[in-house]
Amino acid sequence: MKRREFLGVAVAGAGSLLPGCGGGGGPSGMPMMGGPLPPGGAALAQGLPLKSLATLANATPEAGRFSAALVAAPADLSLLQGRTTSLWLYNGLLPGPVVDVREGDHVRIALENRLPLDTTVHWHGLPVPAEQDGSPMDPVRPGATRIYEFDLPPGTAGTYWYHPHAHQTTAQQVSMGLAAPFIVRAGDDPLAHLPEVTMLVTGIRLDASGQVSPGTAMDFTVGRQGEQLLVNGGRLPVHSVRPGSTQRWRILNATSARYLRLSLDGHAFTLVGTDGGLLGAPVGPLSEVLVAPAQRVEIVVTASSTPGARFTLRAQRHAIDTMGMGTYAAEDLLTLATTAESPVGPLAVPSSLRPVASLGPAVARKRVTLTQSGMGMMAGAGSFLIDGRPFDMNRVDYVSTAGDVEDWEIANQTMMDHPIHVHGTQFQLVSRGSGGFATPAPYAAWIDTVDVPSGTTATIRMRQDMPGKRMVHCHILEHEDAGMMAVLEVRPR
Ligand SMILES: [Cu+2]
Repeated sequence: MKRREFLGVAVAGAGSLLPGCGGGGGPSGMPMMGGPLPPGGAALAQGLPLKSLATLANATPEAGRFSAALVAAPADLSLLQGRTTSLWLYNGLLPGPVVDVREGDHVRIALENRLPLDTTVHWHGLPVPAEQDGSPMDPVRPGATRIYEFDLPPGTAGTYWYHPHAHQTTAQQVSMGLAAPFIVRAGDDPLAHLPEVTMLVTGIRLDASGQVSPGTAMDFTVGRQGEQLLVNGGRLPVHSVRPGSTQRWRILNATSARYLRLSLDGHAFTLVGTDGGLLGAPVGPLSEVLVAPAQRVEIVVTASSTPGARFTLRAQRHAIDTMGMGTYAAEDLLTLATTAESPVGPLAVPSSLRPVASLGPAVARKRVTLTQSGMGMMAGAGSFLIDGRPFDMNRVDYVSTAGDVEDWEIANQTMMDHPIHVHGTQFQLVSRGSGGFATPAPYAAWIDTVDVPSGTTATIRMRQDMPGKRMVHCHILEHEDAGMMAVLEVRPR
């Protein structure tokens, strides 16, 4: 473990898991991407109140069922003064509507594709059957309507999201605005007493005419660069709370490639959940948490008891490659503002949350090697591969048996970090290693995307319960589109 922390978490104070925490940058003097303004210099309006996300309405009154319609379609929004920006949106909303459902629900969502190209909806992180997973093997053609239908088993409560996963156009479709949260609630949520806020972080890059700029060769090398970060569709929104109040924040990283190393000025916070829901016990206090592309965290924040104060939620400077080409400058995300009211007392977080079950011993082992072709970082689009091969949906790269517990060693031999996502199940980090040393994960957590820093190996333990073909891929969307993806076939026992 050299320069990254377990599960993206640095513990404040004694016993830090992150040696060298607070640096995290590339070589000094290298130009940094991710500046605050698009090439045209046009800034988005900022400092408006944090938007509450619209919820996708349930069309059925039947208990235990959720039925709704999504339309993916072009839409024009006024993001810059005096100009409209053409986007692709779910139900006309930036970001799309929140699917807010309960464990045990049967979900039925009809997607109508009014886009000019194939799309799908991938229910990121949810254990849905392979044929409902919205993989690139199952495109929804322009003009077509596709019904996705699945059950949400007990134990799935957590913060997920949905987004397109069409062959070679996922990055484009997400950059145009297609992404939204999917929240599954438990009947016995130990944090139900906390007010909660969902914060979906996306990125947008507009050209001089106010349009979303297409991906560049640089984007396809190190991931989309130079986006302005939005929270719930707004630039630097202000989230106002009564002084001293305690809240549960669900934070989702729906950017193409932007690692979010989050800190909140003047505050420590408590990590209570990861991709697949609550931890066994709270972790903290933390001064920062790393949320890789596609990952989610749930944190509990107790705001300062000072009335009328302002604090910045910031994505700290973060380098994702060894040559400084994918280095993200520190960027402010949101302002936490305390009101002029008198302070309230904090709310307690229980010392145990939800057991994270052990998967038991692995009966099989796989090794996945992240490779690159070409010369260094100059190799360009498609240079990052899995096991040296570009994605081919007609090829099976790995075979597993449903119900088997497996350890997967994911070894990153490339010059940059990759967040690796496996469809179909949640898994657990076992250990991280580099240079022959492995360090066990400090606590159990359900995740569906594991960050694998350059030169390191992450070992994950996983059980796939449903047969079918599943995607294994980098969630830097440009890498995924350019071929850094493999097919896992899960065979019935
Ligand atoms: Cu990648």
